This record gives sequence, C-alpha cells and structure tokens, in this order.
Amino acid sequence: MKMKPWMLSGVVVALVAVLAGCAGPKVSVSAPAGTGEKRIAMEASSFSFEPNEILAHSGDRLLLEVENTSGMDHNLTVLDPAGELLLSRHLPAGQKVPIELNLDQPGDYHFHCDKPLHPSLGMKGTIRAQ
Ligand SMILES: [Cu+2]
Repeated sequence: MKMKPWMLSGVVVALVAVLAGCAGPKVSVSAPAGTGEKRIAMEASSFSFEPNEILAHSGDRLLLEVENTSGMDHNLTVLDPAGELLLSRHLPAGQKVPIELNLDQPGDYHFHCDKPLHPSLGMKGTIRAQ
C-alpha cells in the first residue's frame, strides 16, 4: 500500500504529540522593584520562550524586548489573569519586537505562541504579578 499525504500528516501529528510530553526547563527572571518601565529581554526560538517565567508586581509596566532568534515566524499572545486576550503580537523571524505590557491586576498572565502546536512544543510561559 502506498503512503498517501494525509497518512503522513497523521504520522507527523502523532510524533508531535509524543514530543509535547517533553516541555523545556523553567527559566525564571524577576522584574526589578520600584516604579517606571521595566525592560525584560526575552528570546523566542523554536520552540521555547526564555525566560518562560517572569516574576513581577501588580501595577508593573513591562517592556518585553522579544527577539525571535529562529528562522521561523512566531507570535506572543498574552492572556490576563481572567483568561481574556490582552495582546497578540507577530514575531517575524530574526527580528526583535518591543512589546509593552501593563500588569493592572495581580495574578498569572499566561502567554504562548499562537501558531498551531507551538504551545504544546514548549512555546508558553507565565508572568506572575504579585
Ligand atoms: Cu511559535
């Protein structure tokens, strides 16, 4: 029996599902104390964000300087603590994108890349505002 393209894509999905079990290690940074804009350098690659845990404070204004060091387009989508969409920005391959983010409420702001399967491959993280 010859392999049809749709069969191959089924194999790829199965492989990805296996790989999804191996999420990368946690890389954590803390936003500096005090007021004013807080710059945090972040790297987006295939398939992780580094850091993937940011410890911050309620009321912080963050400037995430996200550099996509991969040869593939990615995205940064951030949800507020209620799970509502806060922002979504395109991260073109090889470029650095400054992203302003106001942490108006305390809680966990989960973020991920919105490309299919990228979050399960490791492109996700959390900004914790205390
Ligand atoms: Cu991605």
